Amino acid sequence: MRSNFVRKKLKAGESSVGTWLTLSSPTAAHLMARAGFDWLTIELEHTPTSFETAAVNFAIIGAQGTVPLCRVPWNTGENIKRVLDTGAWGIIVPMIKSRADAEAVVAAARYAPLGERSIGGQMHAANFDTDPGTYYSRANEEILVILMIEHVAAIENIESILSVPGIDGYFIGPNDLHNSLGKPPAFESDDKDFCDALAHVRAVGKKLGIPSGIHVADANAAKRRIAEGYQFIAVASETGMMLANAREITSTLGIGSDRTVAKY
Ligand code: 3PY
Ligand code: MG
Repeated sequence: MRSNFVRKKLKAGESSVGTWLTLSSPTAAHLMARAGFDWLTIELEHTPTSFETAAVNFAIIGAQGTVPLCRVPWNTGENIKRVLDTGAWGIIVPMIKSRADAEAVVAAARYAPLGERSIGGQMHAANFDTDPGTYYSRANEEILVILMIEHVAAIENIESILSVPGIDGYFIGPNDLHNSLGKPPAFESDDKDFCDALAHVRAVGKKLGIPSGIHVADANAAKRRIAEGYQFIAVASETGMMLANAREITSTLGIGSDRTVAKY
C-alpha cells in the first residue's frame, strides 16, 4: 500500500505546500500534479465540480505521485464518505465550530474503533495501490484529516476542538475568519482581532501538538507563514495563478481592465 507522505511530514514537524484545484478539469489536474506541489486539493465547497469528476481527479493526481486531497462541500458524513471511498487521501472540512463538529468529522473519516466509517468501495484501495482488505486495516494511519478554523466560534472553542482524537491538523480559512470577525475578507491583514485569533489558535495547537495550516495568496506569504511555524500551506488556487498571470500580460500590454482577480 502506498504511503501518505504529507501526513508523515506533518507528524514529523515538517512543512508541506499545495494548492487548490477549483476548475472541474481532469486536464488541469493532470498538469498541476506535475508542478511540484506535495498535494492538490479538489475544491468542492465553492465550485461546480461533481463527485464523479473529483474521483477522476483523485486518480490522476495520485498517479503522478502527488497526494490527492479534497475540501468537502460541508461537514457531513455523506460528503466525507464519498470522497474518501472514491480515492481522496485526505479531507479538509470547512467551518468547524465546536467539539461536536470535530467529533462528527472523525466519526465519518476513521474506521472503527476510532470512528464509524462504513466499509465499501473500490477506488480508495486502487488509489493506494492495494486491495480493499489492506486498505481497511491501514486507512486510519494514512488518511489525512484537517479541520478548518474560520469562524469566531471555533476560536472560542479551539481547545476542545483540537483535543478530539483522530485529527491530524487544522487549517485557517483567513477569508471566512475575517468575515466572521466583521472585517472585509482577506488572506492577510494587520487587523488586531484577526492576528490575536491566529496567535491564540497557534498557542493552543502548539500545546496540544496539532500541526497548523493556513491558506495564503502567494509564494512569499507561504515562506513567511512557514517561518512562523505553519506546516500545511495552501497557496492560492490554479485559477488564481492562471488569472494573475493573464492579468499581468494584459496590463503589460495596456489592455483589459483592473478588475480584482480572485486568488482562489
Ligand atoms: C477561507 O479563507 O475562508 C478559506 O476557506 C480558504 O480556503
Ligand atoms: Mg472558507
